[in-house]
Formats: sequence, structure tokens, C-alpha cells
Amino acid sequence: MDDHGDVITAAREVVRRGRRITCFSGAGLSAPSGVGTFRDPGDGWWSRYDPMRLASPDGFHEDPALVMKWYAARRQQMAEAAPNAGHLALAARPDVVQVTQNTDDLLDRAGCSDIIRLHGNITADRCHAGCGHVESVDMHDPPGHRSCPGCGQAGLRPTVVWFGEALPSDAWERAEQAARSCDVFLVVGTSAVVYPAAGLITLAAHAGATVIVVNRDASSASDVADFELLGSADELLPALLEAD
Ligand code: BV8
Repeated sequence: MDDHGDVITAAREVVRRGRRITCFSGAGLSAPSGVGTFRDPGDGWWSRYDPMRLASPDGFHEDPALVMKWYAARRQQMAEAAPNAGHLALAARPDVVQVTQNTDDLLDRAGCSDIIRLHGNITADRCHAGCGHVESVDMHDPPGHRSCPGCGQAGLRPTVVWFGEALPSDAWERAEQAARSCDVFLVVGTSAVVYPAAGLITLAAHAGATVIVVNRDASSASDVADFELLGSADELLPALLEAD
């Protein structure tokens, strides 16, 4: 068997023996479903726009219509997407704790439950002034920029975490616990450059977990990986997780 096959076999054995497995996922998990990633050159969303402009309060203040247009395009793309074999392989393992940076609903639609969402979810909008108004959006026909119908003081923006915004404290506490207490930490489809989320990888490693990275390319998680499987998540996750 070639080296790649040997690594998969060894990683499969680690997963098979694993008693507490946490999966930490990023945009690469959804990429095979046709959902754009953030940093892939060429077709990555941010290759066309300045991320700190679009996914930040300052960017929204400066040009809310552009930000909501970007989210509308992403929402339509997600609405047309279906969960891929990677999502389904994870959904078939309800014993695996799901911690995701992704804001799409593909893990939910695959059948995962109790997902720990570090960066929120894109399927709803809320008042940017924090009056409490929240409304779900039609992902097939997403809205553009509009004022909050609750207070009229600010625009509505997606219920996601932007740069410079704090992560939801309950999600963060649960994610830290899931990283500290697992014996296998599976890292799937992330460049591992956004903090504090990416810090979970070293947290898990320092707590004694075996780190298995599944990614198309080398990433900032490569140095921490005990096993690095380079390839597509929709092919590697079924090979890694499915029972013999
Ligand atoms: C915080 C919005 C503190 C949601 C996102 C200056 C000012 C303020 C903060 C900072 C600053 N400088 C640094 C920071 C910290 C900052 C940060 O980390 N910046 C980095 C970029 C340097 N972090 C923050 O601001 C965080 N908040 O620190 O708050 C605070 C505390 C208290 C009070 C107030 C404030 C907030 C971080 C969240 C930012 N929001 N997006 C949305 O629109 O979705 S981040 C964005 O990147 C996405 O949400 C995504 O989740 C995240 C990570 O990206 P990835 O998922 O890794 O995707 P990427 O494209 O990068 O990589 C894809 C990978 O998949 C690649 O490696 C590729 O090879 C691989 N791949 C591709 N195809 C496949 C594949 N793998 C397998 N199979 C395939 N088929």
C-alpha cells in the first residue's frame, strides 16, 4: 500500500480505538458541496473582496448594501448546495462532537445535531444595534440591506460572528471542553488561521489528544498533526469514519 494508504489505515485505527472524538471543521468540509471557501486563491470568496471589509462591523457601517449583497450571494449558493459524503459520514457518527467554524446548515441537513457553532449561522438576520430583533431569511431568495423593523435604529445583519466580534460564550466554553476532553481531535477543511477558533487545535494536542488533519492542502494545522490526510473531505471522511 502507498504511504497515503498507510496513513489512512493508521488513522482509521486511531479513530476505531477512539473513545471521545471531537471534529473541528471549516469551509473545506462544505467545498465539495459547491460552497465557496474563504481563502482558496481564485474561487475563494475573499479573493474578490477584502474580508476585513465584508465580515466586520466597520465594513457593515461603511457599506451595508455591499455586505448584504455578499451574504445574499453566499446564501443562494448554500441553498443550492446539498450535504456531501463528508457531512453524511459525520452525521452517521453521533458519538463525534461537532465543533464548526462554518455558518452554513449542511451539517444540520446531513442529520448532525447539537452542533457547536463558533461563528454563528447564516440562516438568520438580527438587529445590528442589538435590540433583540431576529428573523430567519429565505436562503433561496435572501434579502438585501434593510432597517431593523424592531427599533429602526440600525440595519439587519446575519447572525454570524464578524472580525472583531466576540464568539458566543456558551459555544466557546463547550468547544474548549470538547477539545480538552477528547482523545481524538479531527481537524477537517480549515486553514486554521482564524482565532480563537484555531487555538482549539493546540489546546486539544496539549491536553493529550491525537490530532488527525483532513485537508486538501497543507495548513497551519499541519505542524500540530499526528496524522495528516491530504485530499478531499468528501472522500477521506467516509474512509476514516465508516465501520469495517
Ligand atoms: C475575536 C464571518 C475578540 C462569518 C469569520 C484585528 C481586530 C480584531 C480581531 C483581530 C484582529 N487581528 C486578529 C484578530 C483576531 C481575528 C483573527 O483571527 N484574524 C485572523 C484572520 C488573523 N479573530 C476575530 O476577530 C474573532 N473575534 O477575536 O474577538 C473579542 C473579544 C471580546 C470582545 C470583542 C472582541 C472572530 C473570528 C470570526 C471571524 N468571522 N467569518 C461568515 O461570514 O461566515 S471567519 C471566516 O474564516 C469564516 O467564518 C471561517 O469560519 C473562518 C475560517 O476559515 P476556514 O473555514 O479555515 O476557511 P479557509 O477558506 O480559510 O480554508 C479552507 C481550507 O479548506 C483550506 O485549507 C483548503 O485547503 C481546504 N479545502 C478546500 N477544499 C477542500 C478542503 N479540505 C478538504 N476537502 C476539500 N474538498
